Amino acid sequence: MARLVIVSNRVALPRERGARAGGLAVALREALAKHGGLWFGWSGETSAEASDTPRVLRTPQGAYATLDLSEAEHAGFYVGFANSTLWPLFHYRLGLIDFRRAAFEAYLGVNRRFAAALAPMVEPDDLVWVHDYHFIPMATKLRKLGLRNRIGFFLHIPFPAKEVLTALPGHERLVADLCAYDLVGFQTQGDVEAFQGYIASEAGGRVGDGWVEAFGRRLRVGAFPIGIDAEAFAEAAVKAAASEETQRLKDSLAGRRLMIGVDRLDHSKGLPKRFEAFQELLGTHPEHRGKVTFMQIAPISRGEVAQYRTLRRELEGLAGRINGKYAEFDWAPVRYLNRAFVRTTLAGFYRFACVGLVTPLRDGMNLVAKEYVAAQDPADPGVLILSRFAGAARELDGALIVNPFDIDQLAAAMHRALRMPLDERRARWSGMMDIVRRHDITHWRETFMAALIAAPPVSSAAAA
Ligand code: ADQ
Repeated sequence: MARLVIVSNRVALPRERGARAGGLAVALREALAKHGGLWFGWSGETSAEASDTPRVLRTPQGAYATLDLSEAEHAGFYVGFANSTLWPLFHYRLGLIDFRRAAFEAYLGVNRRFAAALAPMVEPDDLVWVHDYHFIPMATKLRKLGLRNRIGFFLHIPFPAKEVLTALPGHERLVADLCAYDLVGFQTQGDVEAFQGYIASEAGGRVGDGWVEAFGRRLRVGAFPIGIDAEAFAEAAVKAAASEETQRLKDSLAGRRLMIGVDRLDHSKGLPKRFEAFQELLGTHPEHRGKVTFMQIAPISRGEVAQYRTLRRELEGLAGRINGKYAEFDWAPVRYLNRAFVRTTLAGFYRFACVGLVTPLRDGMNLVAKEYVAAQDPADPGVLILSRFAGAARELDGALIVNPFDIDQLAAAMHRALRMPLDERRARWSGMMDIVRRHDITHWRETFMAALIAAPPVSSAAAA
């Protein structure tokens, strides 16, 4: 069996065990253990003069190789191009883009430098699986170094419509880089169609069912909706329901009901609109005052990017205003926490919450939606309110699907969720749980790997 080489911005080293490691990390580690091979990426560290020789940690389940970024690379590649240009662009937030040519150059430079460090570690039959927007040019750079391996790419975030993508100077180059892979996987069929739309109308290429031809290459494309380890998460939720933290949360609410949101503090997640909708609910439906608490858990993320600091101030203002307006001496409507929790603790909180709020303005998939579903008590499940702009909405049609830009509709959905009868909650939940179980993280990994193995080898790639 071919070895697997995983490339991603952050590498989940084996010391990040159990509850701390996310489902994705666990799934990819399992793939490494099964196939043997290597996980390669950024160490998460910056140093003044970053070395070109990776630090390698060998374990019986595979090796982990990481490089530091120099401070200039961190500013240009990571903060600049990846997170201030590609991230807002791919999430349809043109107004938040901060494009600078120097940052684009740094992005290409890091891809070149990382490819050069990786290439000598790759064996001829290895399958290479590159993850996400940080490393779109990786296949081009590896091929320039002579690699003829099968190389696949999975985009965790949405692929934007061509009208949005073409706002990026150098968009052709990025799409040509995607075409250097043998398989490009997206979260949803909508993303596949957006990519094919660009290929057909901007790149002069050809598209068909599951393939595109452009820039002199033919490659496979497909939707591989990512999932969670549903069984393990459901079990963790049962256990956590009896944990000390969940008990303390329950006690602190003194019989009140809980609506929960759990997101990285990111402008794609629709947090200000969610806060405003909760304010609207309390204004238009006074019967919920004093009866329901909204808890938003939002650990700070990418604090070095200016737009994230602005968002943080906005949310602090909103939480303060709502509490100032509606709080009673024994009830605060909003609990706003800028911290992370271990996943098992979150599982208990999700199970206890009667409404899960997942209302991003745009999201590749959104795993919190799937975690909330998996954590529910089948006898008395909560209600998921889900944005139509999350990839998860394509699968979880038992949720109350909302347009997160419509604050009145969002408030109305909260009201409906809080009053939904048990029969309807059960019917909606069981359909969603079936899908979360069937399309779990193992299914995602195995379907992608199978498609990559089945992709025609480089030597037979037809020219367009
Ligand atoms: P993210 O934008 O990070 O991921 P998401 O899919 O929701 O979004 O995953 C977040 C993960 O972090 C979840 O597993 C969640 O439990 C965890 N998490 C969030 N807040 C936390 C907290 N306070 N404490 C502990 N854990 C927390 C990107 C894309 C998504 C896509 C994923 C996977 O933006 O659209 O679903 O990758 O492909």
